[in-house]
Amino acid sequence: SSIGRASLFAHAKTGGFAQPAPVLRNPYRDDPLLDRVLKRLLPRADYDKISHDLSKFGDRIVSEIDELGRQAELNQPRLEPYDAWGNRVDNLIVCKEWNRLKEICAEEGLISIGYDEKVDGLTRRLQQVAKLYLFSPSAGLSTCPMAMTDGCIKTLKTLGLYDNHRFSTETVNRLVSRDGKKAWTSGQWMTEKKGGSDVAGGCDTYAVQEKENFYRLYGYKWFSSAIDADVALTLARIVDKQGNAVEGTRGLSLFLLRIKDDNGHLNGIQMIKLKNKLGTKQLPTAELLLDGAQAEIVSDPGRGVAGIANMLNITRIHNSIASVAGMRRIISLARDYSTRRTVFGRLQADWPLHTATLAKMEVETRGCFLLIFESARLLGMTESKQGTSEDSALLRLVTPIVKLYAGKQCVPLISEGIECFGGQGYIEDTGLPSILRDAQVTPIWEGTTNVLSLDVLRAFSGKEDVVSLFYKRINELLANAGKVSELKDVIAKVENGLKQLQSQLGKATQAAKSGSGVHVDAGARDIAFSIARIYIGALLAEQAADSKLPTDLQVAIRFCESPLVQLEFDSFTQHKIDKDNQIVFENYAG
Ligand code: UCC
Ligand code: FAD
Repeated sequence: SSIGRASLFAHAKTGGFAQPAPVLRNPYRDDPLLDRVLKRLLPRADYDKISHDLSKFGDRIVSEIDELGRQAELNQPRLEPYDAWGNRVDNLIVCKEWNRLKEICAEEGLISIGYDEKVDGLTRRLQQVAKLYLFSPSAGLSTCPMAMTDGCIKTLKTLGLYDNHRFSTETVNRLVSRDGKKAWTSGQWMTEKKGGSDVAGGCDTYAVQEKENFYRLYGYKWFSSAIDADVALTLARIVDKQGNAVEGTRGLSLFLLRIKDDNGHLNGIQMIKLKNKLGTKQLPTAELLLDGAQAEIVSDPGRGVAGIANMLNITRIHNSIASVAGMRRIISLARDYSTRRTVFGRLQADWPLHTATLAKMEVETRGCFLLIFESARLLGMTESKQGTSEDSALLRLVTPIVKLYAGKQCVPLISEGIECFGGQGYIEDTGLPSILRDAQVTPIWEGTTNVLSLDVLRAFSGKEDVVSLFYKRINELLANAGKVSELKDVIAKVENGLKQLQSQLGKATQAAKSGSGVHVDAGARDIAFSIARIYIGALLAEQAADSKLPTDLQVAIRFCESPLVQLEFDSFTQHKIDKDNQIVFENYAG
C-alpha cells in the first residue's frame, strides 16, 4: 500500500524529551547588587536616569546584541594576504556582526559616556562601567577595541594633546564619536617577539625622524588585537643619524599612527598573519610588520612607557570588568538552568549541594564586583571636580589589584559554572564554552598576574604613601560598617588581616633594606592577593551595612570565612627561593 511504502521514510525517533535551554534575561534586572551599588554611589537624579538607560540597554542585549556576539564567534575573522594575481592586499575580512557591534558601541556611548563633559566625572564613569559590565559577555569581544579606544583617549588627554595637537585632537574627536559610521577605534601595540611583559627588553622597533614630530617606524609587532582599528598607540626607539638608539626603558617613545590612509591603503604596514588563539576568536589579532609606517611622536623622547601606562591603567580596568562580567553571566545562566534541569528526580535547584556550589560562586563574584566598582569610583573621582590626589594614588594601587585578582579568580569560577551544565557545558553549540575560553585571556593580556603583582610594588614606591592610603581606606570602610552588630566578626577578620599584612610587609621591607637575603618581589603575588581580599572584605562589609539585607550580610560573612591573608615572612626569604628551585627542578635534565 502507499502507507507501507511511505513509512520506509519515517523520521527516526530520538525520544520525546528535549532539555529546556538556560534563558538569558535582562542582565541589569537580573543583578540586584549592581542596582544597589549604583543607588548607593549615585545622586538620586543621576541614578534614575542611568537606571532607565541600563534597563533599556539590558533589553537590547537580550533581544539583539547577544546574538550578534554569538555570530561574531561563529564567523571568525580571516586574512587574505594576496589576491588571486599575487598582489599583496592584506585583506582583513570581518563579519558584518562584528562591525555592527562596533557601531552599537558608538551609538550606546560605551566610551563617549566616560568623557561627557556635561556630566560629573564620577557619575559618567560609573554609568560607563555599569554599561560595559552588562555588555561584555554578549559583546563578541568588541569590548577589546573599546578598551583600547578608552585608553587612547585617556592617554592623549593626559599628555595634554587634546585641543593642542592636530592629529591627537582629530583622533580623540573620532574616538568619542557616537556616530557608528564615523567613529574610530584604537589599537595598542606593545608586545614584540622578545617580550610582552618586559616591553623595554623586547622592543626592537625603530623610529627614523622625517621632520619635526613625524617619524617612520620599522619593526615587528607580535600581538596586535582589533587590527581593523583606525589608529594605534605604539612604542619605538628613536635612531639618530648615526644609527644609534638608547637601550632600555629610557630609549622608548610613544607614537600615534593611522593604520590606513584616507584611501584605505595600509600605512607602511603588512599584516603577516592572524593569530590562531585558544579563545577571543571573534577578535582579529595580527602579527604586523612595520615597514616605514608614518607616525607622530606624542610623548617626550624616552617617556614612552610612562606615556602608554595611561592607556594600560584604563585597559586594565576594562579587563577586570570583562573578568567579573563573565563570572556573573555564567552564574546567571547556571541559576536559570538549575530551575529547568531535573537530576535524580528533583530540580538541580532543589539539591542543596548544587545550590551550595552556586552560592560559593556568588560570594566570590560579588566580592570582585565591588572591587571593580571601587576602581570605577576612584577613576571617576580622579576625573571629577571633587577628586583629590589621594584618589589618584589609591586608584594607582587598585588598578593592578583588581585586574590581577579578578583575572585569576574568573577562570576557575567560570570553569565551575561550565560544570553546572554537565556535558552540555562542554558542547560548542550551546555557546557556553566560549565564556571559558574568553576568560582565560584576562589573566594574561594587559599584564600577567605576576607582572601586575610586581606593579603593585612599583605603586608602593610612588610619590604618595599608597600603603598608608590603603590602610586609611580600609578603616574608613570598616567605620561605615561598624554600626551593624552582625558585622562584628567580619570587621574583626578584616582588621586582623590588615594587621597581619602590615606586620609581614613591615618586616620584609626592613629586612630587605638591611640586605639579609630577603626579596620582597618573591612574595609580590601573596601581597597583592592579600590586599585584594582585605579590600573586598571591607567593601562587602560596607555594602552589608548600607543595605542591611540578609544576603549582603551573608556574603560578607562567607567571604571572610576563608583566610584574607596568606602571607608568611618565609615567602620573601632566600631559604624559600632555594626550596622552590629544588622542588621545581628536581630531576630536570635541561
Ligand atoms: O595585552 C594587550 C591586550 C590588548 C587588548 C586589550 C584588551 C583590554 C581588555 C578588554 C576586555 C575584554 S596590550 C599589551 C599589554 N602589555 C602590558 O600590560 C605590559 C606588561 N608589562 C608591564 O606592565 C611592565 O610593568 C612595564 C612594561 C610597564 C614595565 O616596564 P619597565 O621598563 O620595567 O618600566 P619602569 O622603568 O618601571 O617604568 C617606566 C615608567 C616609570 O615612570 P617614571 O620614569 O616617571 O618613574 C613608571 O613609574 O613608567 C611608569 N609606570 C607606570 N605608571 C610603569 N607602569 C605604570 C603604571 N601601571 N602606571 C603608571
Ligand atoms: P612573558 O613575558 O614571556 O611571560 C611568561 C610568564 O613569565 C608569565 O607567567 C609571566 O607572569 C612570567 N613573568 C614574566 N616576568 C616575570 C617576572 N619578572 N617575575 C615573575 N614572573 C614573570 N599585546 C599588545 O601589545 N597588543 C595587543 O593588542 C595584544 N593582544 C593580545 C591578544 C591576545 C589574545 C593575547 C594572548 C596577547 C595579546 N597581547 C597583546 C600580548 C600580551 O600583552 C602579552 O602576551 C602579555 O603581556 C605577556 O607577555 P609575553 O607573552 O611576552 O609573556
